[in-house]
Amino acid sequence: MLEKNRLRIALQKSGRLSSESYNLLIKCGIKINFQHNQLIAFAENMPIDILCVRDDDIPGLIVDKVVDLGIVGENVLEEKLFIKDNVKKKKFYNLLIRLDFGICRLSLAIPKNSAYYGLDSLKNKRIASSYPNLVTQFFYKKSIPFKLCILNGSVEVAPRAGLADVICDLVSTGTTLEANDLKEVQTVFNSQACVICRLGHIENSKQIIINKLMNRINGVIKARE
Ligand code: PRT
Ligand code: ZN
Repeated sequence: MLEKNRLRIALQKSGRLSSESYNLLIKCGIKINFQHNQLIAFAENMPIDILCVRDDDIPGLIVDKVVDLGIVGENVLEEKLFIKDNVKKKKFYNLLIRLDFGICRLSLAIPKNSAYYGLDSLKNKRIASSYPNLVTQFFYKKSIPFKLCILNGSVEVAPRAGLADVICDLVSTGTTLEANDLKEVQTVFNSQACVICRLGHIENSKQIIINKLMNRINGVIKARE
């Protein structure tokens, strides 16, 4: 059972950010006994509870103030908390620190044999992506019309399957693009994992733990540099 006076941190349950997120907390001296498939884990030596969830759920848990801190990729934050036609960006969270993992870029890629002479060559093309908001914002700012094909997986096969002309997907090493005969033509968004904190009043006792944790995270990152 979750207690109100314990700091709640949301981490990705199982995925690319999971082990580095858990290891970071462990390196910060938090003793946690993680069990496979467990939603909540309790720290033994600090008043901290860990919620293990899908990364897509972390922005919402922070906005709804269900958890105090979260570790998530900036790509997910920007996509999930995007408000259409937002002139002044509404603040949904405080970004406490960018971490040294989960580094990737959301990029546009086209079949290797397609001609590319700048973004104008993508005009009116169909773009497959799991990031419709970030893609739309990017092309809207450039005043380039395009068509969407929203896919939440296997985006890289969309051109070969005839579903789209272009993809907009996360890239880290470039191996997936290479394996699918695609070439990266433009970065849309640079991302890395970060620690975010919910807005609103935070009790003094919790704030002290947050400050302690941030100092330790800073120390862990500096030691790795
Ligand atoms: O189940 P859940 O919803 O929690 O996880 P998920 O499947 O949505 O996300 P997951 O675990 O794949 O990724 C979590 C986060 O890791 C992303 O939101 C990014 O912030 C970060 N990240 C860093 C990446 C990559 N690098 C990455 N390379 N996420 C995905 N990829 C994929 C990409 O989509 C493509 O399929 O890896 C492939 C490309 O990699 P390269 O190395 O071949 O270029
Ligand atoms: Zn996800």
